Amino acid sequence: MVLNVAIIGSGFAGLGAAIRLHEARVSDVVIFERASDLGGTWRDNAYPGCRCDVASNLYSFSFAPNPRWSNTFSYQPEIWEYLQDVATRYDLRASIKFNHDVTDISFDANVNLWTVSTSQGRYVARSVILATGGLAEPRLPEIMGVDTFAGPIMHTARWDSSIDLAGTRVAVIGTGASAVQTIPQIAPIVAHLDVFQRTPSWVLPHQGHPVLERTKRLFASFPFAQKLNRVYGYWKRELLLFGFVKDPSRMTRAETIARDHLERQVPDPNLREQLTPSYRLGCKRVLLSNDYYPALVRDNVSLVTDHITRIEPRGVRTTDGVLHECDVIIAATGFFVTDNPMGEKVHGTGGETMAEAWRGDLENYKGTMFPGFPNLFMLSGPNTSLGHSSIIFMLESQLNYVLDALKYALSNNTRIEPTREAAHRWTASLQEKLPGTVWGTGCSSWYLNERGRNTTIWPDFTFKFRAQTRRFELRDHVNVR
Ligand code: N01
Repeated sequence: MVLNVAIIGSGFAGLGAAIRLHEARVSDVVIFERASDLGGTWRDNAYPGCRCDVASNLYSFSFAPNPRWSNTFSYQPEIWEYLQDVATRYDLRASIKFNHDVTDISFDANVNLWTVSTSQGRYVARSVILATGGLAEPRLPEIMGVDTFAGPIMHTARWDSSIDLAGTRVAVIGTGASAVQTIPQIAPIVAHLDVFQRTPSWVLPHQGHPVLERTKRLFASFPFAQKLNRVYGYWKRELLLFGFVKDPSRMTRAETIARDHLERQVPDPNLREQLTPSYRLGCKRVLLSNDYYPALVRDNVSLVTDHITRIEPRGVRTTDGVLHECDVIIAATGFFVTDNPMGEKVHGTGGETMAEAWRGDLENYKGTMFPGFPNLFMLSGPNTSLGHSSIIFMLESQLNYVLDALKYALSNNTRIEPTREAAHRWTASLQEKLPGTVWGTGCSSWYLNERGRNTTIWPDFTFKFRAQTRRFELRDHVNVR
């Protein structure tokens, strides 16, 4: 059987795509999921303390509000439960092929079809939606000797709860979003914790709090009240863009708040200095936490700022020659974002992989389509991530475009791909804008690719992206019957 749409991944993006296709009455849609359960990054990131830093009323589908969020900023188990609930509500489970690890996706230009090879067989589809996300493949630190460590090394996104950390000596490598959430959770139970910081992060106070029972009842009885709350949260975040994009010097106000937060929570001036970033707030992801700094001032926690030279069987050696002995290493070292390994598996019309085309600076159209990859759509594609608001808003915008384009391609039995000119126009306009934003103020971050180009962030108001993805524009596409 030829599928109309093969969706790869069952996280927010894959489920959202399946729902929209179902509503548009597109049949023969299958979701391929490599794991035995759905949920994507919110299934995989089960480390203690994992939480979303965007308010739940905004970090959820607009068409599937959840009046039962227990916290204004939910923790991972509740977000995962939300996705399970959405899958049940929209009857999606039967469309998901679990334990189907996609190994290759190749286009056959003779028949205008994609072949999706999986660990459990091959499938043929008219179109493909890559919903594998930017934070899917954990990046272990490239440190000499990492294979020689005698104890377990676990990445935050592959948390092994069978490893009992109580009373052990633990090393955490990295001080990004995942680290600042998990460190306060494990610090009270371990014998000793060394936190290896390469670059300090800006940390702002967290505003999250439990949702009152009466608020939940209000949201359940009057969905409009929850919608208003969402709209309010949306616009509050859009205003932040004036600092992120229009005038990064405005970030000094937030930097003052962060410095005050640090001063209130860390009495030792030396430690404060080590924790103070030297780059503009916002250049790297801004972190929210009320318990990270208090964890660092505990007697059993040390911040190590000497760089790591190697990992040895008994621990982590730093440039000052000290061996920091430990029983377990936790790598909070992020993901393959700009070099997502999925790119190696997708072959376009010329046989070239998407990764190869990217290395040659493959340009994209609306963060969603690529010349040479017909009827293939990437959700959370290039320059669709955000530093200031909810990625779900961007996803739903992309889905408007994808649905419109797919309906055209399927009903006309045609293959479509953006013209090189249209892709160039789109990509160049973003690349012109990005250097003047806060992300271009000079720091290393996972937003930048190996050539230092920001291929991750959308540098404008999200409502502009919504307007530009509202509909499929045939004139920007090559259309082959
Ligand atoms: O990863 P990161 P993350 N030696 O890449 C350090 C989302 N997320 O998993 O800054 C020593 O931010 C690296 O140091 P440096 C969110 O979008 C969201 O924490 O490169 N250190 C850095 O400190 C987030 O931004 C939520 O100098 C090494 C850290 O490891 C994204 O996921 C929660 C090293 C990596 O930080 C990724 O966050 C969690 C080495 N060899 C995640 N290699 C929320 O919603 C790397 N580092 C809150």
